[in-house]
Amino acid sequence: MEMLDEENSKKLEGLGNEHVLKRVREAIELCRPGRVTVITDSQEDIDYIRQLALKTGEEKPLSMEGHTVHFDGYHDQARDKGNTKYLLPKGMKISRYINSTEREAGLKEVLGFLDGSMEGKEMLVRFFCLGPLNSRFSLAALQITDSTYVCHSEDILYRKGYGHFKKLKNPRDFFFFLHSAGRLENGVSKDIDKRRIYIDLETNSVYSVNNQYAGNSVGLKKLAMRLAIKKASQKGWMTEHMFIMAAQGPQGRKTYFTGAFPSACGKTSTAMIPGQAIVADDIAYLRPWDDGTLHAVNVEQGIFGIIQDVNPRDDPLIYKALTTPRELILSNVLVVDGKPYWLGMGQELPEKGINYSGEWFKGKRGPDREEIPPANKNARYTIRLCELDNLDEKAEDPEGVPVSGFIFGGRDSDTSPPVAQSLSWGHGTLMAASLESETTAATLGAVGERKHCPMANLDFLSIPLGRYIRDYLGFGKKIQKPPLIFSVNYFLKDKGKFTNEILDKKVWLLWMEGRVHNEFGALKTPIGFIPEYQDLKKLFQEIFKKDYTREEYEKQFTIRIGKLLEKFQRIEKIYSEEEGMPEEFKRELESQKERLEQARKEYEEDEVPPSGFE
Ligand code: SPV
Ligand code: MN
Repeated sequence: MEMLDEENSKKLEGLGNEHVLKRVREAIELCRPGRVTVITDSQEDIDYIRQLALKTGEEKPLSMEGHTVHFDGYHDQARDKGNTKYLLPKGMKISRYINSTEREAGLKEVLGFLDGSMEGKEMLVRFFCLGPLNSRFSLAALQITDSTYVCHSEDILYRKGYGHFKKLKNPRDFFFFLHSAGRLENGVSKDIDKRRIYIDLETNSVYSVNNQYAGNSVGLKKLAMRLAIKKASQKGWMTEHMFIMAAQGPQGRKTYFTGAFPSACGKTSTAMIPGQAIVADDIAYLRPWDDGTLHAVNVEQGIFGIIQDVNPRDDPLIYKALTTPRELILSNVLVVDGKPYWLGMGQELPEKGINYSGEWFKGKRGPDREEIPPANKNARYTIRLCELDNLDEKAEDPEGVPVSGFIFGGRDSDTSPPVAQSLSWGHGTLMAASLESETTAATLGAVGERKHCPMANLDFLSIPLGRYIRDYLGFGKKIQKPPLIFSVNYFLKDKGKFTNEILDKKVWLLWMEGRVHNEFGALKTPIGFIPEYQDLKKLFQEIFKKDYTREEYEKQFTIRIGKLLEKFQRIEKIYSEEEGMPEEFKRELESQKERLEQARKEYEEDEVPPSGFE
């Protein structure tokens, strides 16, 4: 192993873990890098990565101190669902939604693409801890990559774990990620047709090659999440695509919520609502706790967030963080004279500059003949949470925070009201399992198509949907004080226009906070409890000094029975074709449809205003 010099060998051997050594050695033999660097938790090693990302050109400095920009290739701007697959024994399938390929052949294919992939490049070996350090939640993760951008991003997004690896109780118990950007051309992955992200559940390993977009390359994000979903299901806890936040009630009261939204549907901006505190913005581990509640921790310590529409009016906290000096990476934005620009930033964009297509000018068309926007719709920022003024004091607490409410939201223009509370845990599970959303630029493919997104987690499931839902139902019984379950919809339209302002989500949040403490009444409708007019009127007045009219309320909270029945017919069809669905779930779905049909009979209308339920 001559690429591994004495200093780096020592760092590896210092862990006293033969399984780690074996995996690193195998990776070196396979990828044949020019040199290998092992990164510990020392400041010196971390600084080295930061410098290396600039030296290799994967990141370029921007004018603002600490800010850099990275570009992914033209065809590598989002998660590649088609080429992300589980490696399974012959003849086995997880679920019809879950992409998989035969293990032996898949391994051969991906290892073939990794063979020699690091020739002339530097292999970086890094250790992380998923979840807070020294916690029941902590999971160890080993990342090997030849991308300095991946390595630097992970330094911002995850907790350093070299020290954690030294203390592993079971030396085999770590997730393993091997990534190579493959051959580069102008700094970006060239062989996009050979992009593969293959997940081996048998060995808790993921192999990713010929890509750079973080959703495909950064092992610790959605790839680790897939491994953790299976682990959680086996061990009786949960891995969810959820933010965690503290809503601020009256007299300094703090109420913790988690929220699951499909990508690009308002998840980060909910977690960042002004006046509240953030714990996590994307991924949570949750465990039934000894005090009878459910506790949650942030798997990460940073945000890989969508930058589009971050502007001083709609996202003041993030906007401020992104426009002041600190360590951060912007990706796939437009750059002119060292200044970044993005869509919806609240100012005119220049007509030329550098973007993910290289030299860009207004009207430029891509290889696909599509007009190239100044910045990608899925352009992102990577930042540490501790840089934010609104980070909750318990963000690093090894015990996590007790969760009082789950919030599920999607991009739904015509069916669900802005906020509703489920009738029970079982009904809430149905609510979450029936989430539908219009597709966005966060994944490759068409946008604006209505898709079924149970728990906003379908893209990442590594267990059958039926088992996942069975687990969910089980938590409602296992936890003494289960969280209340709510749904929100920020995207409801009336005659083509949004019925709400972007910041109205603060009202819905504080209504949910009040509901947790039995402070607001509610109207019982077939799809759950909805707010009463006078409570919202008061909240809009207090929060925005806004006169919320009854007309607005009626428009937003009319129960669209016809649309809802159509929705639940779609949902019923989907689940009738899914194997292993629990009986309890089928009953919830049946009762939901019956309540809607009953209401249609009673009111003889397709739409019933909230006053109908008083
Ligand atoms: C998402 O798409 O849900 C993200 C970004 O949070 S990615 O890293 O692509 O998963
Ligand atoms: Mn996400």
